[in-house]
Amino acid sequence: MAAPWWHGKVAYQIYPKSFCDSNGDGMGDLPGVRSKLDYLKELGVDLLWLSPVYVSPMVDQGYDIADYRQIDPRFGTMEDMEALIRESKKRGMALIMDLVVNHCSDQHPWFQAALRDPEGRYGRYFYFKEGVAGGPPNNWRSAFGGSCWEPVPGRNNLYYFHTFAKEQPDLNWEHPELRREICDMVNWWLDKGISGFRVDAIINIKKDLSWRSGPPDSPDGTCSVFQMLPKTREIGAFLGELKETCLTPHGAFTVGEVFDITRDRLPEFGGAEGYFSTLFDFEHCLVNQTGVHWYQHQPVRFGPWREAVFRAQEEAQRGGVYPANLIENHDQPRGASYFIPAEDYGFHSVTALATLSLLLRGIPFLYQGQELGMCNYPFASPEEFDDLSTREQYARALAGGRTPEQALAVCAQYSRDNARTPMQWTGGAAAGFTTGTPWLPVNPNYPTVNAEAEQADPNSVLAYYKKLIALRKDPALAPVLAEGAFAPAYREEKSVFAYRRIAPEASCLVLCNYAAAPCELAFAQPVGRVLLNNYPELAQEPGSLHLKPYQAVVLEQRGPGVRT
Ligand code: TEU
Repeated sequence: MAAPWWHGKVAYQIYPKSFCDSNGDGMGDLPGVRSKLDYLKELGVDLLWLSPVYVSPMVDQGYDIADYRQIDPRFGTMEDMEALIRESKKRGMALIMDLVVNHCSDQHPWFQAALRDPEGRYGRYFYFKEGVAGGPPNNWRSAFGGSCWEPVPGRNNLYYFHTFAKEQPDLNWEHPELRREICDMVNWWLDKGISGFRVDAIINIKKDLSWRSGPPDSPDGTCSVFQMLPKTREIGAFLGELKETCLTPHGAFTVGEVFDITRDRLPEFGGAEGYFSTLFDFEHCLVNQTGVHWYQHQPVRFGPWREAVFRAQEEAQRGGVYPANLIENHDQPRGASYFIPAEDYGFHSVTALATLSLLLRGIPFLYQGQELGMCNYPFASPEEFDDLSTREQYARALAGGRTPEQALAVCAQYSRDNARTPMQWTGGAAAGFTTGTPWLPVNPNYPTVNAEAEQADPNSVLAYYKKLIALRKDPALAPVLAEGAFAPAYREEKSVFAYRRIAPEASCLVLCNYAAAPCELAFAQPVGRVLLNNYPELAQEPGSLHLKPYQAVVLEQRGPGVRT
């Protein structure tokens, strides 16, 4: 069977509010995105994921939707959206939108009608429940802190349910009429010519309808709302319906944001017959999570991180899933800060990280600015945080006994705002992102880390990304780099991140010395063709390779079954 069209592609996430501002209001917009399509084409990306641009009060930056069929005026008009679809297509790029249907905004007309009459038609689109013993119906804690239950104004002892912020009431997928509305809306967008969706928080659409309290995991007696997920296996009926009535008839490409499924369910969600074309692999983004709150987390350690990547790759391969790989997105700190110790940040470490991430088995998803080496913002005060979850985590850290300085340090490390500072286009005012005042401050490293300077420098991170992407997409290497099997290599080495991509006729060894110290590596075979190297040379002697700090190389070996 021929491989799906998207296996040989490279995807790129655009966070519109922070990408490019065309009208000087300090916020990015659709005409801004359109003006950068040639930049993206030149970079080599084929598939664009646009974070939400629908009408929204922006409590959660557009992930709280008040009208699924209109563009928020901050981002432009429907004509701007149609032009973007057209112009992307013209350049051979597919465009996917964000499908946020676990919840909507509390300003959505459905919810406003439901609040007026919780027992009426629109009341059934949401979850309303009576409180218990003068409090909420259970002890579930929402993803952004506080109870999952919010009292209904003007009603005694009646609550509505929200997995995320209280301004994001959950939609009731048990109700057929709601599901029909969602399907109609999905078809409406696909008919407009978009190529598919990134599907937000989709694992959360099925609830544990017993609504029973769970064992507390926090000193305040609450338990994470996500503890119910293992009890919600019947989600397949909803997702199967969505697939059959909308996605398959349109040949849509979908990438699911699916946290917390057990590995045995990978094929069901992302296999050849799965609900989605592919699934994001987040395993390695979670390796720092040693507690339930940010202040309990630990910095990433190399060994567990590498193991998490290897394990996820092997499990996806076994399950017939072609995963979507990333090092960062709009919910994560910058990969260059998360996976690289601050003192090691630089061209070699950033390009080593890029190499080992983009050549994994699966479709790479870059996040805007990653290709420039953008890193975390140096937050100096809690007032600088905009993100609601960061502000909540700051409060939790204080409540957990951390000093204000410690709480700030923790939040600066993990804040989602790190990824949301404006894209750095030039060394000019506001990094060329806007002619006005940017809605979030620009990272002070913009005079050197910016697209214009890097385009002019053949040794920049951006120049390296272009080479790497071209290699990943080289049709001659597709049997190896797109379709080849994955196998870990040099697992016993303490600071080497290496793996092989193996096809019947050839294989590639992706080899990174992921450390600030050089390393000598036993290497019995001829080195083969060096396809990529983030240093000018590769030092070798008979039987060994000498790798420089954060040196990354890609070696091609021809002939069946090549191994070291
Ligand atoms: O994220 C869903 C989600 O589960 C994340 O908040 C996750 O818990 C976190 O990233 C772990 O690090 C999606 C969107 O990506 C996010 O921006 C929204 O805030 C959220 O849904 C609610 O819509």
